[in-house]
Amino acid sequence: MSTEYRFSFGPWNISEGADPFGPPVRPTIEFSKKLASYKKLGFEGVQFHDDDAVPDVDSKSAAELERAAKELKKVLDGEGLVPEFVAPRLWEDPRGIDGGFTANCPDVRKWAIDRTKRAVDIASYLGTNLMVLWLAREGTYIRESKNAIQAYQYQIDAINQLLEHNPEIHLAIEPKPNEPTDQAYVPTIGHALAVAYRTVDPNRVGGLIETAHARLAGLDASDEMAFALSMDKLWSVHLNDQNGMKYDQDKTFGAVDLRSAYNQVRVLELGGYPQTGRFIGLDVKAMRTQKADVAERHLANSKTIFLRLVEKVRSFPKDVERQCIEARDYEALEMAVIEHLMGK
Ligand code: 3MF
Ligand code: MG
Repeated sequence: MSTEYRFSFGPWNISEGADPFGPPVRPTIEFSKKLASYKKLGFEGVQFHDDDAVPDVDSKSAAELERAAKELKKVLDGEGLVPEFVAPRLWEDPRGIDGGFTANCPDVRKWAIDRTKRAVDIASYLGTNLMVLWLAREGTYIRESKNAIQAYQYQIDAINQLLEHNPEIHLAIEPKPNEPTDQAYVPTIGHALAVAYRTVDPNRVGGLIETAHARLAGLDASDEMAFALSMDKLWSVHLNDQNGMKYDQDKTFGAVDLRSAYNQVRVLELGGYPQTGRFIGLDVKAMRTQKADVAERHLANSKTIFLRLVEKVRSFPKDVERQCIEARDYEALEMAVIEHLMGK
């Protein structure tokens, strides 16, 4: 059984670097150039938004959609790349301004489901059965604007329609507590999996955990992963780092909290994640003010830090761990972990 990890990222992880209060700092990079960077940076898997894969998803005919997705598949094959998942980017369409699946307007809810079915079709043309649902705008800025109880049922109804649309598709919900909305309806993996178990085919609904999102919810990312792993529901991860509870920073994995990063790697090792063949997604962004010439390094650096931490987890002295636990000497265990991380 493989103890090797496979790595992926999305084209959005090579970005312009603009923030809401400043100018763009890096030029836009064409999608084809980004694809060429994958192998160079040591990555095999590509994560797609539906419109990264096929521009203008809504306006294409079914035949055009199929042709465009199959052309991309050939490009991926040519580059030796594997599509990991497709995620519907509902949040950039003006119709989805108040959410898609949970919009008050029935026409918008229908649009959101139809658009997502198209994303499912793109996934199957590309040759992956995984869809990620980051429920970006499914929440509120003002609580009184929606019926939150009904919103959960709308989301379950939408997921059911997607499951029925394609018997192969698997949906991984990516929870996040806020941003862009003030409060999101599916803030944690506990919420996501509760929703999963209420759908028509719970076996085909799981989760993706992002480090920063767990931290924004005030939770420990490794425990969020453990919860999903304990139910065989951790179908991808978005590893990164986050400095406290503020905007979503998508920093280099381990750059803020190395101990937490170590514990995320530890739980992936304990859960046998590499043996599942699933990807380690690195949802990291270069610093917003970083100059363009080195603005891909955050990806390779995150992968290097991850692999160094795998070595650290595997080489931690198990006898020391056992003795400390038996003696309930947690001070000694803590010191052993810190010394191991510091390289003593
Ligand atoms: C938002 C995110 C996104 C999603 C991606 C897939 C930039 O906070 O983390 O990554 O993961 O859009 O839906
Ligand atoms: Mg993410």
